[in-house]
Amino acid sequence: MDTAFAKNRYHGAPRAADFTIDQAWETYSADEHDRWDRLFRRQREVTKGRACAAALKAMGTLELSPSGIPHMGRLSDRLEMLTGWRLVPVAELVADEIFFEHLANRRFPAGAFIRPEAEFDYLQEPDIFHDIFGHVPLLANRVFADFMEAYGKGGQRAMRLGQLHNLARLYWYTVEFGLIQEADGLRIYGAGILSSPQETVFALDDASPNRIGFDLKRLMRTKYIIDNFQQTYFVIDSFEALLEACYQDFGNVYAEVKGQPDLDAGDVVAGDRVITRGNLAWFPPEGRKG
Ligand code: HBI
Ligand code: FE
Repeated sequence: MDTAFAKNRYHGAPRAADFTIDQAWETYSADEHDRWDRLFRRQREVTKGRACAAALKAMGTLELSPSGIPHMGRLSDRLEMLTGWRLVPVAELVADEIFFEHLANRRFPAGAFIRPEAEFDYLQEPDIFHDIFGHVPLLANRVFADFMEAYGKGGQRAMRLGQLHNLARLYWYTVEFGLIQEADGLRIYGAGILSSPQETVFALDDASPNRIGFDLKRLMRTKYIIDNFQQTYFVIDSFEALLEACYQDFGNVYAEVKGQPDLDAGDVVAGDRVITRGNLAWFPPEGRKG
């Protein structure tokens, strides 16, 4: 399995039962700190006018900057003051039940490794830049922070109900790839977009993807592809609206979704609140199924 995890230097580090490790902040090399700075400067530029207001505000409040890889404990002390969330260092993707257990307790598992130079522009696994630049600012927003805890608790329940795939879609189309309607236009809150220079532009400007108003049941039926931009972005009106939509018994939601066929990633169906209908030009026909 030739991925960044197989190579990353935290792989195999001593870990606790909850899969957390020691970030060993003093072991980062000058090159790794410099790589963080270059990633940060580029993404700070690209996200101007594109990141949602909450993310831009939190960048300042949390003092995120191109001054080397953050110390997760010190960053967590600032974050915890705002919303009670902390970052916990991990070596790699952790099993869903471990992930949900952390989220349910306001702990965000963040990769301790930084991507190798060869994967500067894109990597599949979440490294420290994706997790901190992408996810941490939104964890400083009180409403979104509540949503993330609720998501963790929902995940634990979904596992018991065998409905994980539906809940994973909710995470994917909001936490990772969500857009929000603001007064000045569409803005980005999804971490997978915020941490990607190419997708930060594509998600808002390109004519290829659909942009559809958030609808929980519709979204839970929609497949996704992990190694390309999104064919459809779902747009929330506010974090309050997202939290409100998820404050319901998901048991009923799963029951309703269960009886309906899945949708392909690029589908547009009757009832969709279509904000922009994409031409899917970016996506090769054979790669559109999801
Ligand atoms: N583990 N470290 C880490 N980071 C993630 O984002 C993550 C994970 N495990 C599972 C997971 N995400 C997804 O399956 C979520 O949909 C639950
Ligand atoms: Fe992520």
